Amino acid sequence: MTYIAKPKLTHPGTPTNELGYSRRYYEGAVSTLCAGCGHDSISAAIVQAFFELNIEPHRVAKLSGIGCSSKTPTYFLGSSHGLNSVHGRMPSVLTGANLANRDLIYFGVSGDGDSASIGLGQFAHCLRRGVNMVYVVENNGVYGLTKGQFSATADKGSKSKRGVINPDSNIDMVGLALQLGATFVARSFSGDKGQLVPLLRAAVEHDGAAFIDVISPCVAFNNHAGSTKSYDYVREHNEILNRLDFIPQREPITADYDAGTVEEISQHDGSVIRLRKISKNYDPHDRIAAMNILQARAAEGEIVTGLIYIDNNAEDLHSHLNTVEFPLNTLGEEELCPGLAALEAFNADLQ
Ligand SMILES: Cc1ncc(C[n+]2csc(CCOP(=O)(O)OP(=O)(O)O)c2C)c(N)n1
Ligand code: SF4
Ligand SMILES: [Mg+2]
Repeated sequence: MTYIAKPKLTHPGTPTNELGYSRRYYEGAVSTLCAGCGHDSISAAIVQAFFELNIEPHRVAKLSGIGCSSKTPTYFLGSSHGLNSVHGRMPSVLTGANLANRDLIYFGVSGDGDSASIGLGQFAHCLRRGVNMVYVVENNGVYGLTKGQFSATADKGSKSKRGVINPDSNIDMVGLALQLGATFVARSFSGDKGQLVPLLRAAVEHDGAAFIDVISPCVAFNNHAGSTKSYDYVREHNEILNRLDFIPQREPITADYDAGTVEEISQHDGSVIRLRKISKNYDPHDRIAAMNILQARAAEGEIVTGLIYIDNNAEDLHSHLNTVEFPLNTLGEEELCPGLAALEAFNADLQ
């Protein structure tokens, strides 16, 4: 058996969302990951985000690569479309699916090995093309599934469980996403659901490439002294740029925070992200400032979390390619076959 189904029974008093679904409806199978794995907390945050967004699970396509992280789509949104693809190849599978059917919400889940090592090229190209998706990297700094080798996000000088020091420079996926042109870039921590759930909600509603790097300690291979991805290390070095509330367009906007400490960001679809600023003067619309703060804080040994960058006027791959508005499988002969005259005119153009 590759997964264990959860019992379907729910208590009649369980809270439901606007669609009448309980949180359980957004869950998946019972997790087979190690107890305490950060990835399970991320799955719980994803369940909560989709429950709160009142999204029908069948409107979501969840795609992943290979790794403990890439196994997690089995543990959330059990009624969604899903494909566990090939190591490092989630982005191209997601891009193809998105081009074929733009009506679904694309949710990609990957690991730091999956995206920063074997899949680095794929990661780069789907972000720079602006594929409309949420791309979550569950970042533990190791290849958890294959027993804890350093991944490319492991910090230089950090120590493995066996005492080996990592001699290589690390890849900061947030820095890379900013450089590549992602229009929504955030980082969070699996142990901070209060920050992660609103970030996920905002990323789902963002029209373009939304990337979230979630530091997610591997309790089996990377949670010891000397690791920079352990629970203790992240809690001690987390520099929170902002906390945010996400308000879907369907809900009325109310102002219940002190002026001067809140900034509202309106997205294309009318939804609003409300930033409760903690760091003074941080502007999430400035890509260069975002790159600077990452580097400056990293030099101090700090990990920046929160909404790091957002472009309110993001465009996606479909607008770059000027594709048809409808899923390809809904097109009939009339749309697909323009007729002999159009073909002859086209050929004449090429002569
Ligand atoms: C083409 C290919 N190469 C190597 C592997 C072996 N492999 C499986 S998972 C994995 C690394 C997973 O690391 P990560 O993406 O960080 O996920 P984690 O398990 O840490 O969540 C590797 C190297 C594979 N499955 N396929
Ligand atoms: S090996 Fe690490 S990443 Fe994999 S399930 Fe266990 S704790 Fe999680
Ligand atoms: Mg990993």
